[in-house]
Amino acid sequence: MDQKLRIAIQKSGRLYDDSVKLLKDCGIDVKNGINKLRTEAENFPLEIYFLRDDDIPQYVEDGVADIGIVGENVVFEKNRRVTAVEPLGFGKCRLSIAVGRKDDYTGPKYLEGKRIATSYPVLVQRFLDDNGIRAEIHEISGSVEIAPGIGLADAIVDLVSSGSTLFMNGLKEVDTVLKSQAVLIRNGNLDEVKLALLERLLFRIRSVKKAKN
Ligand code: PRT
Ligand code: ZN
Repeated sequence: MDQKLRIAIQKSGRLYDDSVKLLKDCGIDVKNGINKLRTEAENFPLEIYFLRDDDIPQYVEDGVADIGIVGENVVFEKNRRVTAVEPLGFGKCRLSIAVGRKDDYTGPKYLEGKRIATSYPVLVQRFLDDNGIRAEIHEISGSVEIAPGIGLADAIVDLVSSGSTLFMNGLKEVDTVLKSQAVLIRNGNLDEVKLALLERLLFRIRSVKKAKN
C-alpha cells in the first residue's frame, strides 16, 4: 500500500480556515472535514486529522500524526519533542503581559511578588526565571482577561492580536513574552518515504508563500 503523510490540523477555531486554505492553495483538496475527525486528500497522498490545537504537538511527537499545523505559542508551551519546519504567516499574535489601565508598569520587576493569571504557565515561568523574578502563577484555562477585575490576579499573560479584548476589560498591554504565528511541525523520526512526501508538500507551501509576497 502506498504510504500517506498524516497531517494534524485544528478541528475548529482560529487556525482552521487558514490551515485548510493553505492546503487548498497547495492544490490539495480537503473534503468537508468539519464533522469528521479524519479525511483523505483526493490528489495528494495526505491524510488529515482534525484535532484540538493543544493536542497537536503530542500527536506529532508520538507519531500518531507525521506533521501538524499549530501556533508557536502552543508548541513552546507544550514543550514536546517536535521539529518546527516552516513558519506559515497566519495566526499571528503575541503572548503579552497586561495590567490594569491605571497601573504603573515599570518593567518586568513590577511583577515581583504579584499574582499572574494565565493559560501559559510554562512560558510565563520561563519569562519570570529569565528576568530573575518570583511571582505567583495562577493557571486558568479561559477568560483570563477578567481575572484582575474580580481580584484573582494583579496581572495577566494572554494572547493578543488587535488588543480590543484587553481594552474592553480595562487592561493595557505592557510587555511581550512571545511573538507567535502558525508553524508546520514534524515528528523527529520520519522514514524516507514520508520525508520525501514532506519535501513535496513543503515545496508547494513555499511556492504559495512566495506568490503572496
Ligand atoms: O478548541 P481548540 O483548543 O482547538 O482552540 P482554542 O480555543 O485553544 O484556540 P483558538 O482557536 O482560540 O486559537 C488557536 C490559535 O490561534 C492560538 O493558539 C494562537 O496561536 C492563534 N491566535 C491568533 C489567537 C489569537 N490570534 C487571539 N487573538 N488565539 C487566541 N486569541 C484570543 C486571545 O486569547 C484573547 O481572548 O483572542 C482574544 C484577544 O484578541 P484581540 O483581537 O481582542 O486582541
Ligand atoms: Zn486550544
